[in-house]
Amino acid sequence: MGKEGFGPHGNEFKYEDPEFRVTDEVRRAFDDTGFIIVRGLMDSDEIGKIKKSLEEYGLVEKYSYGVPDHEGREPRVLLWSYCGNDVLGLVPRCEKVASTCEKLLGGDELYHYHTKIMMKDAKKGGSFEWHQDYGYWYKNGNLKPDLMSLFLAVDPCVKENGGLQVLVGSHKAGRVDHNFDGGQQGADKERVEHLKKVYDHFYVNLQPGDGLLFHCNLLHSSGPNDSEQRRWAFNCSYNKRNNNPVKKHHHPLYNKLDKVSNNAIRECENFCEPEGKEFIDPATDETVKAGSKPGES
Ligand SMILES: O=C(O)CCC(=O)C(=O)O
Repeated sequence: MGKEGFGPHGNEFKYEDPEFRVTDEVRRAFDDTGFIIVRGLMDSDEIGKIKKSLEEYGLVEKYSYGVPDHEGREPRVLLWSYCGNDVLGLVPRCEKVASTCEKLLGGDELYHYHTKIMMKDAKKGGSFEWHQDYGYWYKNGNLKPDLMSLFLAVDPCVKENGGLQVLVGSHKAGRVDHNFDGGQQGADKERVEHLKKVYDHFYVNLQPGDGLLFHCNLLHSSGPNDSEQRRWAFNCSYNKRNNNPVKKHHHPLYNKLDKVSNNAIRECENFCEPEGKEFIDPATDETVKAGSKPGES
């Protein structure tokens, strides 16, 4: 007997040390709903190390930028290609993330496409408009929607502080056209309104360490942060090796993902190694119109 998922859509599972097994039930839940939630994917030590890496070494101050929503409010993004050997680089490389995504997408080899830190400051962080990640990635020359992401809560990510919202099963609706809405690419609004009548609109509630693994055609968004609580999340994305983009752009073409064991983050004392990572200059990214740099807003 495989494990049954819990939660309102039967697609939530608990991480069981030392690994997460992608059973037929897990795979079916992902295929049906377009995402799964793994509670406790990272433990408090691992999340503590991710937080320390982001809070104490100046990456956010140096490289992040705002991405205005339709009202001009800004969530902030820190975005890089190539993993590196530090704590932040080991997250997309570790088996429980990389191999889980590989199995969810059917077993073909994946490579790391990019990692983003998604930040909403208390009281002022903006929204992310309804979109599919493939809405952007299609424009980057990825011929097939064979990509996916992990959204890992670093802080609590709940409705009050602008947590994630999804249309459950909407990955089956195919690619929707995306156009600029503020500084972000949003899915065609009329189409989204129709799709909201077909697919359940679900507010995801994640605690630090919980991960949502989702298909690149899943429609998702998140509201503004009017609360007193900061909302940071770690978001890494993968592409299939055999879906190598046909055009050179600001994210990498195929490069081998060097996987590490599930203990690697716990054992790692390298908190920040900017060398080797390529931090994206938003001026090279045609799919966003960046807003302010830290200290400017
Ligand atoms: O951070 C968020 O709320 C949204 C993240 C997102 O939409 C994305 O990474 O594609």
